[in-house]
Amino acid sequence: ASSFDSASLNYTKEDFKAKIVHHLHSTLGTSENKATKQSWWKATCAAVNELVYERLTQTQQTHANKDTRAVHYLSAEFLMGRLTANNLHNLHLFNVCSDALKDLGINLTDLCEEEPDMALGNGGLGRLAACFIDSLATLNLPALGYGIHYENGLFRQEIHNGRQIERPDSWREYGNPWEICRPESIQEVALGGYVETIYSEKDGSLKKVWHPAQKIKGVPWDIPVVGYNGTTVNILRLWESKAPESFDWDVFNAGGYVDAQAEKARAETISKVLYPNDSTEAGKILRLVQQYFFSACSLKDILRRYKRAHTLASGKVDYSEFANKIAVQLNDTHPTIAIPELMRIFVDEEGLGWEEAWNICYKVFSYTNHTLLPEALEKWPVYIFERVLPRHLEIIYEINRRFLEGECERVFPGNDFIKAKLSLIEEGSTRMVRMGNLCVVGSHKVNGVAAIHSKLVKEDLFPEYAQIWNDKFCNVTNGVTPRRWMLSCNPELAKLYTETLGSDEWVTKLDKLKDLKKYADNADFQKKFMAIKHANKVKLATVIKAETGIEVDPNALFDIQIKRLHEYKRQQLNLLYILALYRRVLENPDLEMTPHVFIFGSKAAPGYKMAKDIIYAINKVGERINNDARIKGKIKVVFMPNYRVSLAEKLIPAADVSQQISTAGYEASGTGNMKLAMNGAITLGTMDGANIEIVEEAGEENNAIFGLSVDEVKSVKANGYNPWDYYNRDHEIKKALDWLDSDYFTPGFPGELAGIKRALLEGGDTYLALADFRSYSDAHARLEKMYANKKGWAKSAILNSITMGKFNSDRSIQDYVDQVWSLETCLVK
Ligand code: 26W
Repeated sequence: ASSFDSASLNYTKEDFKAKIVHHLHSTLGTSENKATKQSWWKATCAAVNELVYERLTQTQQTHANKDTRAVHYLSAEFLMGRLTANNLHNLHLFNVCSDALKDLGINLTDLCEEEPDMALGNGGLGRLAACFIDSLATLNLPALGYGIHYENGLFRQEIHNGRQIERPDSWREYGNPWEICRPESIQEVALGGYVETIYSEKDGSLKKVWHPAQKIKGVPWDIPVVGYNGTTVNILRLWESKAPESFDWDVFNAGGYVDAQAEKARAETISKVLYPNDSTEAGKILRLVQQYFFSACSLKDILRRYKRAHTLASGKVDYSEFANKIAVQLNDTHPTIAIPELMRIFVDEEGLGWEEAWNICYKVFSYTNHTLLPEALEKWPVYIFERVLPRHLEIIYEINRRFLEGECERVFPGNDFIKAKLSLIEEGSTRMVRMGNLCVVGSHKVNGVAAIHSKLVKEDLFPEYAQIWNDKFCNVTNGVTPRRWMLSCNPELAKLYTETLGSDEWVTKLDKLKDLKKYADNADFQKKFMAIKHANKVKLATVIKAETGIEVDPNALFDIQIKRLHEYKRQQLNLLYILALYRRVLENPDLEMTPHVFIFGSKAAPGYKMAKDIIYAINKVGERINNDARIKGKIKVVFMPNYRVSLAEKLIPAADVSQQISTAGYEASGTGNMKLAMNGAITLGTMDGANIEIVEEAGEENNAIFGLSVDEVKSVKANGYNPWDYYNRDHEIKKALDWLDSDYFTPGFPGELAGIKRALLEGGDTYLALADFRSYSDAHARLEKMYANKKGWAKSAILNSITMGKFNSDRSIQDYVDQVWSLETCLVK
């Protein structure tokens, strides 16, 4: 505890004030009477950074001196959100900083609002990476995050007349105090060109030489990752693409100034923008180039560090320790190209034999799968590979040949059908490289992200691979960091837990909250718990009013669905229920019901027409309902624009109900489900992804579970699902869908919402929304009954919150350490 005594750190209130004022003057070049909020925010960050950098240096030196084994988390996305409050909490400086600023007439919570979100990710996968690096640092594990320094993160969403408009997100336009440029660690990577085969007269061998057409410079930007309670500060290293210094002077000298500028712009395009798709592979060349760019820069960085410690007196590098020192985790298939890249470096540049190289290579890599959706499984046309990465294509062919003739032939002798299925190359009119297959062959471990998902990865996605390598497949259930998702976003609840337990140990050992079970029935504790929930709802009501103009009653039930928009996540099912409920109230104005606020937050991929149509429908239906005096405010529908991490932090603590209603078998895990449950929301959900494990912990009786199971979904589909049967037999479904055909919600424009009805009927309702509707409606009815019993509700909400220990991302990371990485903790100082 002593190292966290803010006084012993020279971070008493007075010290902090002095530091902030100092940085206001000397770093920001302004003064107390002129400073804007933004300057105050940056000065505060600079004051915090004094400590962060000290620990960063300590950590790096300790890791280097001990030559520790480290994990390298390669991810195309890190959805970090804001860092100020999080870093202050992790350093135990939040309160002292808040007090210092108060003396200076500034409110810390206000200041935190100055920080733009670092939205370098789409959704679940990117946010998981952010939670994982927090946990890695907290557990004092040597780790580096590697990704792309996108100039523009995920688009900012505006809603114009109910429709989504995408605007650029320039998160660092006015500077970001948490990133440090490291020009001393610049890397260069190559692209395109051709491969020359050189025949050696001496030993008859063939040597391959890649003559690339282009070089790109990777400039690293480091974001310190501050662990909670510990002294470890790890690094998230993000690569920015630049044209190399040396580039194209010839063109320049020949007077090709403008051409040279264009060339430079092309190089800088690579890290310009994050692709906003989170489930359909667009097949764009630039995306493959992005993937190669950051994977290759990261491997070069890893090798540079390895060589520093393992170069022999002779000048030769000893690679025998490589797999003992280096673990590389592939966050989905996006960084797969790192596998052939490492083989290329070993074989072409470092002179290792193929087998020697391969023996190191597969031990280094492990792969996490995050989705089973066929349209999300990455495949790249061979012709694109030939153009962009010709040498890598050859290496992939060689990995494939050895696999098919080796392990595959051994287990499936002469079985050409299975060989065609397992091949890294898909044959057809356009031959494709299958990145998932390459990951499985090139990794020593493959994991899914929740128990049910891992089972499906093994049994449905890669069954034949599992016959070859049964032990390769494992499960690591996802988790979220309780630092951001409880301590920081719900400080009053955190305080209640700490005071009641007499300790804040739960912030790292989340299982400790189970000791509060005896209070779940305690009237006084329930009162306090529900008062906090109510206060959070009052706050959110203010935000809703400010953002949308809609007035909501904090006494109503707050029912929240926040996640990317996708048909498998079934926001349209939520909407259908709202339509049915609205009709019930219109038909029976005296209907006894708890006022119900349906809140959505969601971005649609810009090219995903149906997803955008669903956003439009939610907004139009909401407009009509919210302004219909006949229903006396019993239903409100709110679509919160620009859903992002910082908005999630305001929504989650205020939720009564958490909607997790994906078609069973489609949501790999979900992580929002965990955050909402931790903060005392009751899950209205299907038996899918981590929902299954959440209710296993919290008790099915404390949640509202409905719908077809994974097996039932399979059999309904196998038996020929016909959505028309449900439409014809269920009056409420028919009425709701027909309503979408009219102009009731879009006066003067009939049929604007009809596309949703069409997808659910003519389109075949791929995600079985109609099949689950009745069961969903019944679950809503059960929730209503639960909510009417205040004590019962409080008890269930508390039990959900305090039984989520398993979903601490520290536990997930410990599982990776035990099953995949075999890392050791390294205490700093
Ligand atoms: C190629 C386009 C693309 C881009 C991103 C396809 C797929 C992705 C991601 C894998 C999508 C994603 O974020 N998946 C989510 O990962 C979370 C973390 O494991 C899970 O909790 C979610 O269930 C899963 O949808």
